[in-house]
Amino acid sequence: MKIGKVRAAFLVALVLAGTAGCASGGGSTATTSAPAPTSTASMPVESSSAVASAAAITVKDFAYGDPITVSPGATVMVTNMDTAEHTVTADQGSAFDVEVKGSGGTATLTAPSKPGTYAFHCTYHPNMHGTLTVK
Ligand SMILES: [Cu+2]
Repeated sequence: MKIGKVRAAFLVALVLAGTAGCASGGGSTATTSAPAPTSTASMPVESSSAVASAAAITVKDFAYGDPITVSPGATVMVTNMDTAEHTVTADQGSAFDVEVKGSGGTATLTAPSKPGTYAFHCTYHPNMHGTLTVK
């Protein structure tokens, strides 16, 4: 029959096409995607001077709390829980002097690099006294 012949031819064509497709698709396609260069993320570099252990002064009820001892050059976090503003000011010289806003305000002071005992006070409230020991 005429129709049968056409069908057969069509099927053969399909098979041939399929084979051709397989042959061409099996080739080894070398993926030459180079790996992305690992970016050397520059880390924030701390100052090379000895990063001393963290210390903190919490000002509350117009008092500095217990005397604290820190390493030379240490960063001291000062937190002010009073509503009034305070300062942490070295009695002698200008070893340190920071202002700390009230109601949870914070400031950081850098401890002197020279070991010793540093008395400090509040500029606004001269009756406030504290002691910072560096060793
Ligand atoms: Cu004060």
